[in-house]
Amino acid sequence: MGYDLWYWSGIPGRGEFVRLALEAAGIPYREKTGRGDGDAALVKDLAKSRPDPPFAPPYLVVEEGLVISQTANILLYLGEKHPRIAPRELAGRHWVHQLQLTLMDWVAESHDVHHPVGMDLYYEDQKPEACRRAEGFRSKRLPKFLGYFERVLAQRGDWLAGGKRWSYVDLSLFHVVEGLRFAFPRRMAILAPDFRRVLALHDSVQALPELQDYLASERRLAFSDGLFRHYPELDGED
Ligand SMILES: N[C@@H](CCC(=O)N[C@@H](CS)C(=O)NCC(=O)O)C(=O)O
Repeated sequence: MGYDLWYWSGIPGRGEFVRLALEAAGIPYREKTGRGDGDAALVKDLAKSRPDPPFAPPYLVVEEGLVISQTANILLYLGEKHPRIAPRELAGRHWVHQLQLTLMDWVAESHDVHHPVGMDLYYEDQKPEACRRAEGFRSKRLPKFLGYFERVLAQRGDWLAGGKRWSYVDLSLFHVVEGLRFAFPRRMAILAPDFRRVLALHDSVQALPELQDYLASERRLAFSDGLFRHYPELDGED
């Protein structure tokens, strides 16, 4: 029956990094929330007593007694099990894992722009701090992360692992670019000419034949109030 994927319903969130890999590789999985049992079921499942409890979603139930959490760790596991989505040799596997961890750092920073003070507070209660945080994110951190991936692609070619085929981390970079374009459309448009390789990778992933069904389907959720959020006051040209 394949894997059970647990994540919050209604938002792509970190679950999307896992979903994209499963979908592009044609790996069977069951979505346990949103289109399935709902968030209440997730809360209940998280509270379940098990030897390897996840701290937070996303997590993948592989079988009874084998639950994998932490997005980059899930992808590392999938890459081991499904050879088409990650390099085969040890150095290559750790290279894409390292890039995935860097992407997850970037994602966490993107989230903290709209929640710089506390995850348990509303955005409206931390708006001045968010505006301040957004300035530094737009002017320094966005170009720094984009520049890093641009440099990697300049050395490796079309895909982050090198070679002629995508790996799961290319799918994740695609999704980060999508999220950032949603959250910071003005800034991303200004930066675009300096990051042509990253944007070319984004377009290549978007055009992958193995992703077309998924990208056009209702399974692909729109951005809203998840990790990547669009608040016009947090965006800007510089
Ligand atoms: N480092 C973890 C972060 C997991 C995480 O923060 N999950 C969010 C949803 S995207 C969550 O539900 N967090 C609950 C919490 O931190 O209390 C990963 O990459 O999977």
